[in-house]
Amino acid sequence: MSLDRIEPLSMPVKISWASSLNGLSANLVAGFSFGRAQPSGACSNGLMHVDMPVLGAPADSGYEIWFSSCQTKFNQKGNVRYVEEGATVFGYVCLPEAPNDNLEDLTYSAYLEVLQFLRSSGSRHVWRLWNYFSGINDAASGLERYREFNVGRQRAYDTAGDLLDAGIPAASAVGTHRGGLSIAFLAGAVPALFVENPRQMSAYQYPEQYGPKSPSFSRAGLVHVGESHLLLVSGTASIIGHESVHVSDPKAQTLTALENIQLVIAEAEKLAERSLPMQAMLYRVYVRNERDYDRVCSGFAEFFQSEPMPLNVHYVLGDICRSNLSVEIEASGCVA
Ligand code: 3EB
Repeated sequence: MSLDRIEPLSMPVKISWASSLNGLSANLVAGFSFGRAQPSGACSNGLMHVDMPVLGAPADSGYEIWFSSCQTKFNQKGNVRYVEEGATVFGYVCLPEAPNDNLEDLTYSAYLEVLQFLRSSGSRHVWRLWNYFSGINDAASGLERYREFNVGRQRAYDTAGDLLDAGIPAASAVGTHRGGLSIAFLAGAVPALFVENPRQMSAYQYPEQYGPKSPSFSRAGLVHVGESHLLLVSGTASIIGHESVHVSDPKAQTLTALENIQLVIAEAEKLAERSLPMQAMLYRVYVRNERDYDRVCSGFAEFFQSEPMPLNVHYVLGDICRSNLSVEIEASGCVA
């Protein structure tokens, strides 16, 4: 292929789950490794490690791998490790948190570094972010740590109007049991279209009972390149309006979260003017308590009415950012 034939992004991107890293190719667009132990070399090959055990798997580890048909390059600038491919960039920042650190300030500086990195790259439009830190529901300093995080993220976004003029990126924010602050991002030269859920209040409009600054994220981002659509559905929970529902029923929470994803996808389909089948997505499910794993799985089986599941689903142990919720689901897929 000659250089002038290279598309701004090489879509479609294939998103899949793997239990081992054998045969990892040079075409990695984005990647996450999950498990208690960080695999050797993971940080230097474009995979962000997330300190969350995998549930329902023989080993407690696993990999979410995003591939394209083009070669990619891994690089590092300051604290940002990144993989570039055409005009797409996936990157991550993993910062240790010392006992005297303040999570709001740590979040603010991590976001500033990411935004500054994007400003100087050709891929300045942020599509989606993933946020992980420990003790997400702890409130030792008075304010719950998730709420501190929201204040820091909002302070950084207030400085970055030029990068967010297409809208607020899609996101997930989930708690680990240990480790520092890890933030991954996916950005590109073209802006995403952002989608809300008609049954949920936009998170950036949540009332003050959820913290001094609202969570800044859109329900989904939709990227259109050539014939392909990349859909990036944010972490989605059992929330209707702005209220948590089915708080003590993990199976019902799973069903409500999947209905929410279905509604967000229906909005994205209107924008894309095509079908974006739920079956074409990969689902990453965060489960707060290991004992709820079976009930969450049965929520999936009931929603998709099938056995065995025709779906790409994986489950990890993570704390949901509202203490009354037990499950959060994100979905990603590229439809050619
Ligand atoms: C919610 O709908 C559930 O703060 O970035 C989901 C996805 C949630 C992203 C974030 C929070 C975030 O409010 C929690």
